[in-house]
Amino acid sequence: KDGPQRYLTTRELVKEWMPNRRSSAHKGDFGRVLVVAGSRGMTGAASLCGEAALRVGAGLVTVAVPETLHSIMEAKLTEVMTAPLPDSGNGKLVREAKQRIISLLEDKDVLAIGPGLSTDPEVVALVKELLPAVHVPCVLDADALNALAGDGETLRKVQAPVVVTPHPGEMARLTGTKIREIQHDRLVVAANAAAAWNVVVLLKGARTVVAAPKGAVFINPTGNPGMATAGSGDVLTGAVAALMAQGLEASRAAAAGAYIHGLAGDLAARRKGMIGLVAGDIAAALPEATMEIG
Ligand code: NPW
Ligand code: AMP
Ligand code: MG
Repeated sequence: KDGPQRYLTTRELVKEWMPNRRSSAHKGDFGRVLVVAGSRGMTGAASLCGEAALRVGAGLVTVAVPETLHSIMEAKLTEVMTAPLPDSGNGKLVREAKQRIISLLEDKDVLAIGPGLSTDPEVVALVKELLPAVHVPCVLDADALNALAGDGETLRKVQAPVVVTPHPGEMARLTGTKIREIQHDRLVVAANAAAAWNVVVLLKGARTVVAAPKGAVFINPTGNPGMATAGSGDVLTGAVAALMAQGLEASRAAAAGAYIHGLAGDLAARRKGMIGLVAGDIAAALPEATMEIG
């Protein structure tokens, strides 16, 4: 009856977990991330996620989007690479995208999937059919989680470490409960879900909690309500994926990702204020956050 083991994520812990860059390092040493994200009207979620992954140190990042949107993404992104995926002509993925994603993953270290994908039934089918075939560590967010509403069990089918990054609304959908019940006991809800699904659960919101499947829970002290703004979570997804690509174990990648993302939000809020803060400001402040950690 002791409940989960609780830790506060600290700057010292994050510093200890961060990878070193030896002088002879090359980009392949820092991992290759595949981001599957975006749909018509939500290309920003895909670009924010990909750019954040580079800003937290991933060596190479490819953002795969519905093919109708591919040339738009090429125009938006510079350092981030892009790849087209089969869509239905309306800028939403179809289930046939599965094979293409599997082949893109052949030379990747991490998959981040979900931001801005939409809740189209084809996207739901794609996510459910894809996950059991994935063999690389992954970060599941937003519409990848919505696809699993009431069906967290499907998470157990992924044959590699998984981090899920729900906000309270997504967590309520995943577990088939109410937001009020999630918020009432965030730590225990996250810990129980992590154990039940054998994944790392990063439950977002003020005082983000990260629960590992074996019982440890990290509480995040960084961040501010200025971060309650469109696209903020899409930046976090890229940050966590980048840390996994650099070899951090899943629960450390999640706790460090939340810490760095919150710190970037705090640094950005100092300059822009909490009212005018937008998600791109958080992404732009990620390098200063990692510098401050040292
Ligand atoms: P309420 O009702 O507002 O109080 P959705 P989304 C609740 C993409 N985006 N504490 C909230 O509560 C995303 O990636 C694209 C408590 C409501 O019920 C997704 O694919 C952007 N409650 C898609 O849009 C920028 C909380 O959750 C529900 C809570 C939809 O994602 C925007 C809302 O969540 C966006 O990132 C909290 N802390 N947080 C782009 N530029 O391309 C949330 N809730 O319905 O899942 O909508 O999060 O906007
Ligand atoms: P999303 O709803 O997916 O865009 O994610 C929102 C992001 O902003 C998450 O990382 C949240 O933890 C963070 N966030 C939102 N509101 C707050 C808040 N009041 N205090 C700290 N962080 C917040
Ligand atoms: Mg989100």
